[in-house]
Amino acid sequence: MADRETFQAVLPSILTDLEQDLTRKGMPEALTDRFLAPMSKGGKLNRGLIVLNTGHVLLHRPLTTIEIRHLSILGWLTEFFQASYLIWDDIMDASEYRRGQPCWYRREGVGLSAVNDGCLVKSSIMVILQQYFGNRPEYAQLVELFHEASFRTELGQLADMTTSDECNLAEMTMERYKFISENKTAFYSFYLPVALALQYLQRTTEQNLAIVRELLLHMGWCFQVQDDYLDVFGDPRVTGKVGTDIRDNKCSWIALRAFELCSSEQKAVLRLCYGRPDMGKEARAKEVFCQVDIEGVFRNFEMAELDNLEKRIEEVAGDHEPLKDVLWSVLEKISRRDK
Ligand code: GPP
Ligand code: MG
Ligand code: MG
Ligand code: MG
Repeated sequence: MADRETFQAVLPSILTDLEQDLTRKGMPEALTDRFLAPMSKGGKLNRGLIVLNTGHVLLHRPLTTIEIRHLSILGWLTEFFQASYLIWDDIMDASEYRRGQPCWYRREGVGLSAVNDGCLVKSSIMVILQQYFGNRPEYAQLVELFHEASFRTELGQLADMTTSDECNLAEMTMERYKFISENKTAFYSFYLPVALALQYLQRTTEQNLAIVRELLLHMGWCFQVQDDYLDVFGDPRVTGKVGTDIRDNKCSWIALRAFELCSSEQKAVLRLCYGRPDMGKEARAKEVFCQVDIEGVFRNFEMAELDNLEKRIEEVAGDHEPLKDVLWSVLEKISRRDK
């Protein structure tokens, strides 16, 4: 069976376990479906698959059935982590669509209860982790990784929100951008899934972790640059979401680069139109991005960064064959993505 199918086949049993736990706690049956609904909403499953794939690539033997199951569970916990933060992020960004459907907080009968739904999805991670890994030697490290990822993601979100609230485009810097993207995205999307697999398979050394952390944070930063590009130029039928970065005054890579390339007249248009709620101004800001050929600038950047990452993987992990293979397979996932 392909990794994706193996991985997907594990979700129903996790949900059943959660359901049984709720029954034991006396949860009225009518509430159970409501509890489970935000946990089964699909998506690319990239992060979850990275955990299982890292296991396959790392060991020089086939994984045992129990290893496959455990790595898949850790993958699903990574997906739950992402699902909870996306529920909150969509409220904070005033987004309308996610994964081709109205965002969770905009669904009928949900509204602000979405805040609590996000908390429940997030708390379920620890319930499941305890159930399957509570007696294992690496349990404390797994818990610590989720805590660290939470803190980093929330720090990144703080920087993201505060920068858009307090700065205009001329005041935003690439240094700030790096801090935002490494924390709000890279840590949980790239470092967390690989580090979970390394911990579970007891393949961590300080050096291993330092190598993967450096490269995966870099990959996550590139991934966020792609996300920023897709926010403005992606096809909503493919990405499943409608961009809000221009209206939200986000410290986005394409906005920062476009502003650097603008003439003073174009800068004046962006000052007037970037970060305003109306769609006409959003369209005018996008027009300026096109005038400075930001699409071409982005494509060149993407190509150069992917090259650069390939070289860095050889330099840093060249003597650590299994780690190198893990990094290569993660890199493949972000190469020229369109969603
Ligand atoms: C996504 O950035 C950021 C997160 C998922 C972290 C959210 C953190 C919280 C503490 C709520 P984004 O807004 O660019 O993503 P998207 O484009 O998918 O909305
Ligand atoms: Mg968002
Ligand atoms: Mg956001
Ligand atoms: Mg985005």
